[in-house]
Amino acid sequence: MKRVSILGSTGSIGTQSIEVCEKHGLEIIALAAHSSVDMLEEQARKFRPKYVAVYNEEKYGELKSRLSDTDVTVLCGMDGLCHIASLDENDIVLNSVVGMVGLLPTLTAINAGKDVALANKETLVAGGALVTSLAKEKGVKIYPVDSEHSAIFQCLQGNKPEQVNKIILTASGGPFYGYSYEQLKNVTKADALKHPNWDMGNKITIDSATLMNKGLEFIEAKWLFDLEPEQIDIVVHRQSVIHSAVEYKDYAVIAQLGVPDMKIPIQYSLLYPERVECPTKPLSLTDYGTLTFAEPDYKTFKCLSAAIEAISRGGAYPCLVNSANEEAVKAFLNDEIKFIQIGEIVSSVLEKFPYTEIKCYEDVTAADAAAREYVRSIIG
Ligand code: MN3
Repeated sequence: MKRVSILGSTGSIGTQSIEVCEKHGLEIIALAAHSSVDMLEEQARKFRPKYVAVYNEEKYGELKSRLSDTDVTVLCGMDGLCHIASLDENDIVLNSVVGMVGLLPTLTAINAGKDVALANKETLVAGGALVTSLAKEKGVKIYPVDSEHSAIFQCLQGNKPEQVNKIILTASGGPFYGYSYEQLKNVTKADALKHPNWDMGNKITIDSATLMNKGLEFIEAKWLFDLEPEQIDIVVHRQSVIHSAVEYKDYAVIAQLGVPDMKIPIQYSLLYPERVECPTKPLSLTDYGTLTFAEPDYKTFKCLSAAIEAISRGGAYPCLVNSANEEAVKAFLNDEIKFIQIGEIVSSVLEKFPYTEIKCYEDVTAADAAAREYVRSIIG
């Protein structure tokens, strides 16, 4: 029986991961969440993990008193997350927290020699070089949870990495597919929060609407699979049935298909290399009838081109565009800026900041702080 700790346990990936653990009898060692005390309490009572942690330190007292009749140890803050990430009892740590906050717990888990099921894309976007080199040094495996990266990982099974020509990263195109720049100027928060295929948290739903999500996934794929940016193609595939594909030297293309349900990639990341029944629907290709493919609109969706430019330039640029995006999305969700400004802000970072290197974790946090401060200064 595998022992799992879940960071971000109250979010969409977290709750589905718990379902997978329940279904297949994986033991939950620890759970952590940002601030949802009600749900954390409920999860702690149901699964009786050894530890729970709440990232928001103001919620610590409340959670601790609510669980005072149990033997669950309550932790808080970044220290709490990192403590959980490095527990001896962990066989694998599933990291599905939202944002840059996920980087340090990932590094901590890897440092402790723990395999990571990674759903926190900002980990690899902001600290890709640090994370991948540390994982190599410690002999730790990173299993992708994101559906596209899981698809690529599945398509790579049984083949040699040096035989790969390129990967084809599919994108749903989000709710504003086909919109012109003019049309994007008038979209509302409610429009942006409606995703055609996937039911997700607010941050990633907005990232899907701006296509920043695909930009982050592009960077994530580069690090996970050790590719050059030129080896990654993005194709808009509205139905989200083909989750991504790999083209080999002989031009054979292997794709992974399935209904758009995160439980499939979550389960694969936790149970790898096993394939067992998943609590989802089977795929009926004839129900879909038609699958479509198109080029993304890089000009209109500025976040996507900014992210690709950032990883091509290297250094701190991926971290800068990611942090600028986090701040811009927060401002958009708070009705401080319009949808269209997210892309403008994210791409302006490429002009604003000179090239700097990332050599250690502190370089990441410095770039992160600088980008956030810059964004706050333009928003006012
Ligand atoms: Mn994805």
